[in-house]
Amino acid sequence: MKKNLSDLAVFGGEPAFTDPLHVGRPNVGDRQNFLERINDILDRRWFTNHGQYVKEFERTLAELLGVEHCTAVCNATVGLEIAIKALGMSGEVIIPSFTFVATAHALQWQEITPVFCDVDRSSHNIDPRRVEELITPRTTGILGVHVWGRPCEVEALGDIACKHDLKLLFDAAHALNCSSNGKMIGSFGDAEVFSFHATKFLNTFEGGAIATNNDELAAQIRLMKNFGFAGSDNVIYLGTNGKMNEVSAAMGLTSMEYLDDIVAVNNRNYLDYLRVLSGIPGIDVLQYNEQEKQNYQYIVLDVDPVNALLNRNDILDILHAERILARRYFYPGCHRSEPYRSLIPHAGELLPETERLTDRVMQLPTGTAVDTSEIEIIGQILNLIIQNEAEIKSRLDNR
Ligand code: T4K
Repeated sequence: MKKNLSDLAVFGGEPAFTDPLHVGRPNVGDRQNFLERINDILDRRWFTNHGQYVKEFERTLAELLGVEHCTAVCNATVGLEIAIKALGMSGEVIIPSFTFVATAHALQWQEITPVFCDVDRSSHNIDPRRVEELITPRTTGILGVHVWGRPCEVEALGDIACKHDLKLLFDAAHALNCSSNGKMIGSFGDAEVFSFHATKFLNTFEGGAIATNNDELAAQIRLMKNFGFAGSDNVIYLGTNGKMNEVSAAMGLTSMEYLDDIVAVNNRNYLDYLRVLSGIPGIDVLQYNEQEKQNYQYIVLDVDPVNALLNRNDILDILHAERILARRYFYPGCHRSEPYRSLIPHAGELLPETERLTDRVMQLPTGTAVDTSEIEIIGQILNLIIQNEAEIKSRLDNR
């Protein structure tokens, strides 16, 4: 328990935690079940190329999402690249800048220009009211991101896409097991792409999946992720290697058996954070809509200290000294990262909400590696910081 400012590690006290608390610590399902699957893979000597576990993982995913087709891929970035190509996007595609840089890179990698659209202040998602003004004769699509697993305004974006004859793709990297108006994310737009990276609440070490209800598109995606092979010795398409391997699929299936437990732990942590942080002025926990299905995998704070003496970055530094490794996704925003910063140096002028968020938002550790007692300590430290803003500021300035 830290009572005084001198107890804070940044002022010479002992760090609150011996082992760092990370954002994105992987969740591990039942180890025995996983190892049994690994032994089976080794016994059968079938390691990749659409093996039995990948097929089973794809079926399980499609069932969870309620979609016709789910294609497992080696990671979401390649999944996005494949979906973008399969949809025939070219020229310009409208995306938020408030996203992981992979969303923009997946376009730029194939020489498609990402056109950055501002986000909505409360949802953190692409603002449909700002999309239409960015459409030009070169625009071929919209790529929305369900940031923190909270759905984009899918209907409004669908209407705009329909009106202007644009493709609509969703980066659903954060959004497995989340719904929008009761319908699972996975079936919106032309396709949606999930990530199962180690840091995601359900992981396959590295991995992803493309979900769609379009038979033709799904067939094309399957060909593209396997070099364009339509059968032995028969390449009918330009393709790449986007396949998921069997070990990843085994991890995915094992995690899937454990999915409800992970969500329950994330939900418990979220409620604990709401409890310990409520009433701390200037710290708001981003809320999830309890009417929808959620995975609660991110604890997102909006930090705006009352006296504005300390900012988000100061608080992050104090937490890091305590070995609470909070993050500041998606600082500094795609438009302030290369190559976009050089290509479009004035992009920020049209992105005031994005720049506001990238300066204020931070994520706290959660998942199965974090428990209530640790969250209590994090809450107590944040409270101590905010209650003593002026004193901390003066001590930091005089160091
Ligand atoms: N679209 C969106 C909206 C995304 O957020 C992402 C990925 C993608 C697309 C692309 O998906 P993938 O191609 O990756 O499938 C991390 C992840 O690497 C990245 O997957 C994720 N989004 C992004 C939000 O976070 P970094 O740069 O923060 O990773 P890193 O290595 O700093 O790790 C984050 C934290 O997790 C650290 O505190 C350490 C901890 N960690 C990490 C790994 C890898 C562990 O405890 N164990 C581990 O094995 O990007």
